[in-house]
Amino acid sequence: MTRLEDWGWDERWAAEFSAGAGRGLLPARVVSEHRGAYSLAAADGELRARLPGAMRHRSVERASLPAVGDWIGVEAVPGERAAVVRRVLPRRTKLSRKASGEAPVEQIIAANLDAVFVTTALNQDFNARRLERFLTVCRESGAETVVLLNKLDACPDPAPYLAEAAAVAAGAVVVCLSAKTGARVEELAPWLKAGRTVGFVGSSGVGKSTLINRLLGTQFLRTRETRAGDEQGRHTTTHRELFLLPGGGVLLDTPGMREMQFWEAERGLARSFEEIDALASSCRFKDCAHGAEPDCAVKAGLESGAVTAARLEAWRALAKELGARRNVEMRKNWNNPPKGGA
Ligand SMILES: Nc1nc2c(ncn2[C@@H]2O[C@H](COP(=O)(O)OP(=O)(O)OP(=O)(O)O)[C@@H](O)[C@H]2O)c(=O)[nH]1
Ligand SMILES: [Mg+2]
Ligand SMILES: [Zn+2]
Repeated sequence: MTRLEDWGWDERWAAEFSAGAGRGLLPARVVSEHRGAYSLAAADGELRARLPGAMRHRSVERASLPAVGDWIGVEAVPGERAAVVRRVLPRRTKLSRKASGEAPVEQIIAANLDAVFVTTALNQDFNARRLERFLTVCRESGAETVVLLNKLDACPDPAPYLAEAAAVAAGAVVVCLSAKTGARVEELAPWLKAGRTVGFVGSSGVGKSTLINRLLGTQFLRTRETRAGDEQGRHTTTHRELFLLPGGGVLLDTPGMREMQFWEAERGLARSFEEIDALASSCRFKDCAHGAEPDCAVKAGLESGAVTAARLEAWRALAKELGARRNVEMRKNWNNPPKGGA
């Protein structure tokens, strides 16, 4: 029998839970979600849960609904291993992206992660620009961000990949390992601790589920051969789910993500481009885009070598994208002013 503490419950959660309204509610954590049906970890084992009608209403913001990793308060259905969701506890961290499609909708990938392993492979999957983008989004979540370079066993020379990863990691730890052979997997130990939750994100086929299987010590999760030739995965994992590590700790498996569009990313962008951020305060203009502006400290950094052209170009593209997203959001609020406002 597992305990709530195994899933990360602690005194802070308990205080938060008892401070909120709702007598007779049970605390539980969202382990997985499938089309509005939730699987939960509760004090006496697994529970199934559903949303009450009011929460399923179209006008309810998607981000306010329970996401995988959330701690929630539920009302048990007497005589069944089932419950109804009544409240979502405030999230400590929140990994979000913009849902695909035109509309500005926040999609929560996971809540309450302590760390995120941004996973890529030491082969043609590796892409410094995509890694930068993933790191930016993961840093915005508030969780610690770590870079995993997998498939070390199949890579004759990891040095160039390591150098490229280090250039975009901006202080994040980079770990080279092999899920297949288990080489250097022990280097993940600092993040795999009782009560701590770590999420794996990355493209399809990089070996997230293989690595989780290795850490769990089972072949529990389905993994699949990458297509010969292009090394692209086939989206073997189809939903997000939490798993308990036998030695303590909680792991989140996610389906491979092709897109990682920004929701909010201001903090993440500053952290992921810390060398640019550090110089930006010395630019003449506070909102300097480090383009055509005069007295730009970042462009001066290009001369001195403090900033590389590739990094500045990447920063400009991401900052522009973030700005465009914010404009869409502003227009939406302009057309539909929040209710109850003046
Ligand atoms: N050589 C080698 N192959 C690996 C390693 N890790 C995973 N693989 C292989 O890569 C393929 C994809 O692995 P998965 O674990 O399914 O990848 P995933 O990231 O979970 O993919 P999605 O679920 O689609 O997101 C499988 O054929 C694995 O056997 C590794 O360390 N070395
Ligand atoms: Mg998988
Ligand atoms: Zn500037």
